[in-house]
Amino acid sequence: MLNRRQFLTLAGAAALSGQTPKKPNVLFIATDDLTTTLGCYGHPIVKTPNLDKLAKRGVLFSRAYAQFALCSPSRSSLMTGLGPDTTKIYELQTHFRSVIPDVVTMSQCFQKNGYYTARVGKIYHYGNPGQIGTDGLDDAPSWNHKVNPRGVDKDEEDKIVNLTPGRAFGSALCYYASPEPGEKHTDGLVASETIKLLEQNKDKPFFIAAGFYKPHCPYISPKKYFDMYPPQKLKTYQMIPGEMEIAPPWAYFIKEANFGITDEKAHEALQAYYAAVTFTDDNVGKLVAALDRLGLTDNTVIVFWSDHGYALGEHGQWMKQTVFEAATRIPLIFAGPGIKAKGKASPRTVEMLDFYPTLTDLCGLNQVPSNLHGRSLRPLLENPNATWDRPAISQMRRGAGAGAGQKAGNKKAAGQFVHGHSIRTERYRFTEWADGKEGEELYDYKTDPKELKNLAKSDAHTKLKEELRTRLRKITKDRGRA
Ligand SMILES: [Ca+2]
Repeated sequence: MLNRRQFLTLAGAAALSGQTPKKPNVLFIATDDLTTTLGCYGHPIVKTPNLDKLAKRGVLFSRAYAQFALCSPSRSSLMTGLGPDTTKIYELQTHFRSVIPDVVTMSQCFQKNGYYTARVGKIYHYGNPGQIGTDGLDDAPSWNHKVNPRGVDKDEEDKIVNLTPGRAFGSALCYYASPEPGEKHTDGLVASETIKLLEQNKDKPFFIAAGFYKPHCPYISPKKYFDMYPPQKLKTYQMIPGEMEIAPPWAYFIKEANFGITDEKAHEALQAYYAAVTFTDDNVGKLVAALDRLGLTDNTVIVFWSDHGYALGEHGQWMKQTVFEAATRIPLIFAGPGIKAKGKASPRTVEMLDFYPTLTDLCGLNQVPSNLHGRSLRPLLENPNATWDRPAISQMRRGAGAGAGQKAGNKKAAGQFVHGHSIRTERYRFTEWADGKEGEELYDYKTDPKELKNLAKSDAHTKLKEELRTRLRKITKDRGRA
């Protein structure tokens, strides 16, 4: 935010030119199921030149976490600014308005402050790929305008190679190297439709959200991206013996390691996922280039995020629906006005709940709800190493109907659920299932970055565990945990 003197100077200059100072815009860029396999996060193979450039213009968060590693619970939480135990959204069917009808979402708060708000593609939950081209589980009051692109990939689904037959395309390791150019794919259209909105609305304060569908499965991207990643050159995750017995059974979403596929097929899945990541990077690059071309860069806050992380074989898991590091950690970059520390990374633990208070703070909005569960990241955008006492919280719910692909070993009787709550500090993660009755986990990332030693039963760590549990329960109780 500008200080008073800066504001008056700007206001004075604007008064002389006959204009009122314009509030910063927001370009809100969402991806679906993207983990931190990006150049700017140090990945040795995946090419993401556009995101690397964006990171140089802003602050990259190296320990940013999703509240819940599944689309709708995560997106409902970040858009309302309220934790999953308050929205009560733990699955993909229920709309948060049925629980909290009058909640003011983040983009609604921008509307109340005179902004034009629009989305292109997937911001709220949207069955991917099933609901592409529809409204999905949208929230109409959040937008002045919406666009639901549908690309050529929707017509190519009969050509998809499914490495995990029996699983539907929305939750399968499956791919297609398309001969069609990127511009014709749904995500190419998300980029071009968003650019149209930027061109049409560049003179008003705007909150424009571009919601990409990739790299979520089915991994359909133009063939040229597949050609960048010959499978034999890729490294798949290699498990240690007993790796799926380290944590309580509830910790694992997939019961059969790697869905039972061969290492060769895992290489193919990696190639297709990496191709989708680079395709996404290209599409993000188009948006940033358009902002520059339209002269909007200096007055537009860009937020780049994914709705949760993604496992690529760690602990035998693929995709999401765990509270392990791979599924909860997200890529997150803020760039634009008010973000002083350009090209720096912040090691502090931050959450998706922080987006709402951060953006309303950076844009100087009024009427911001007082009950938001996150905190403005402004101090870290000014000094990425600033003192920060906030851990990140993630959670999961398992049981009957807990989500697509739930395996028999994780099932409870109808209506019975096991909740997992997890706290992540810069060094440790503590997780408890059913308040500890169904097991606990404690990892020290300083000595064990791959979560291969569960210290929950270690006598030497009893005091630390108690401290983390107390902290976790205090925070989650404040956020509606029963
Ligand atoms: Ca997702």
